Amino acid sequence: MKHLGKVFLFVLIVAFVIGGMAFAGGSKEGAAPAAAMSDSGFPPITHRPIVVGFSQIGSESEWRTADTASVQQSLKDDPDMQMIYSDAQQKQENQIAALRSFVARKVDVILFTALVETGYRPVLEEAKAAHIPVIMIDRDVAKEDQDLRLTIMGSDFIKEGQKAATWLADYLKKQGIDDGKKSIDIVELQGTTGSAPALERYKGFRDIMKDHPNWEITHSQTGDFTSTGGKQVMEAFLKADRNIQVLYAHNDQMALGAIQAIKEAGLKPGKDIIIVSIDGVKGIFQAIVNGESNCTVECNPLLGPQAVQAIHDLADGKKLPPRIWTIEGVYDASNAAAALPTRQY
Ligand code: GYE
Repeated sequence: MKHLGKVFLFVLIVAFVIGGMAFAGGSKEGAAPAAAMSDSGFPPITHRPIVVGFSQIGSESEWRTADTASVQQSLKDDPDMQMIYSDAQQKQENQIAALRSFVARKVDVILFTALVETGYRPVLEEAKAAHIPVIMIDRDVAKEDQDLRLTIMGSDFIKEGQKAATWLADYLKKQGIDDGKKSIDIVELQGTTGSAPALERYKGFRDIMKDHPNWEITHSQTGDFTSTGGKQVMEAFLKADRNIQVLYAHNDQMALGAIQAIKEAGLKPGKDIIIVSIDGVKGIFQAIVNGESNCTVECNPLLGPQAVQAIHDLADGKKLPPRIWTIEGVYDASNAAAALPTRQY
């Protein structure tokens, strides 16, 4: 009897183990439809061409022109890709309409540069409901909407603002202009209000300012990332304040406009007013070489190749990293001339 009891117990255990395995197997099978999804949560794209809707914001700067050309060219050069392009001409409503049309046309992937950070949630929800992956390029949406996009590729705008201020601190010290006590009078040309680069370049610069309590931003206004905007706002700054020592511009294009305004006011840009800006376009390199500007923090617009790579990875079912950074440098009178011939934008 004792023996029989043991056999019974053994049979019971085996039954449990097998049952458990079957249960585990069953639960795996239950997840089988998800296995058809790639790690990014979208099914691999097997057909060709892969139709990509690219929603660009406009053509406000040399930087933007280089960015658009890079993305368009990379998509055109790849026989697997077919692009539908839309230029929002700096209007959010145009951009929302374009995104909506991409959803209606059932594109495979949306490439999206957000003019400003907020206001896209409803249309992004429509893309999600249609199972269309959204890849941000250059400008991201606000944190609270980032759950609706797959990844963002582009620059670290906070770091750019920090680099600009760090370069300035170093330069003012080397030139014997900043003794840490006397106030340093800075004006700021902001980018498009509510855009990621304007918000973050604003913040990054101020992060470093915390270490320089004598620095003061006496005027700060948007020039909308354009040279006309930069010129007009700088004219107003110069009328209001004749003691400006430094101009911090969120992009080179506005700095180039401001240089004109400074000259027309009878002052020497780069000397009477120190200028630090962001992007690294050829025009500002030339201005630095000519002694009319002082520093540019590089922001690389040539995002096409990495955009196409990301789309291929997505199509192959690979998981895209949540953030794809661009590697960038800082240029001033010490290295601008040597780099100028190799600049591609
Ligand atoms: O700095 C500016 C352009 O979003 C990073 O937009 C981009 C910015 C760039 O207009 O020149």
